[in-house]
Amino acid sequence: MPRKNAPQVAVLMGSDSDLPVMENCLRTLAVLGIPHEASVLSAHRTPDETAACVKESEKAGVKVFICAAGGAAHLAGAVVARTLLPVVGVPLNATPLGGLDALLSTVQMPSGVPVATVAIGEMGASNAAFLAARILALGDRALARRLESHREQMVKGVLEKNRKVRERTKS
Ligand code: RP5
Repeated sequence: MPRKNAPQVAVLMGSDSDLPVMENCLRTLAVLGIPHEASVLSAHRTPDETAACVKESEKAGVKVFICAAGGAAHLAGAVVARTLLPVVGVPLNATPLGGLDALLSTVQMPSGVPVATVAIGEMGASNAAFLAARILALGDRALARRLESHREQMVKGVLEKNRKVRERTKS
């Protein structure tokens, strides 16, 4: 039985060198009020511990996994192979190939084992949190309202920028 305030999202990253970018994900989850936990685990360096984490997270009540990795990015695939919960993959720029290698190895999953792959780097890290939030909001009306209010703020922000730019460029 999941405890109160149990994590709803498990964020896994392949290395602590991924943390500065993944802070964007953790911050977004925190802003949206989504209980989460973050772990450094690698598909290649700690395969057994990664598999154990998936099972423990499921038992703890986690509903969505977010997996971030750079070089030879197989973490999301290794996780989705062991769970039926939704898995979001964040490709990171950690090699001389600029993250394109991580994008391709995260997104090109074989049929039957889907990874919802977001953009490379910071934008993807925060969008992974927003995507997890939308999934959780299907069964959480309070979270759906927080997402709605975030969207309203975003609209206001863009319209304010529009107003300023139009003002500044008026001839
Ligand atoms: C990947 O290799 C990690 O996710 C990281 O992006 C990259 C480099 O890891 P470190 O050598 O910095 O630990 O597995």
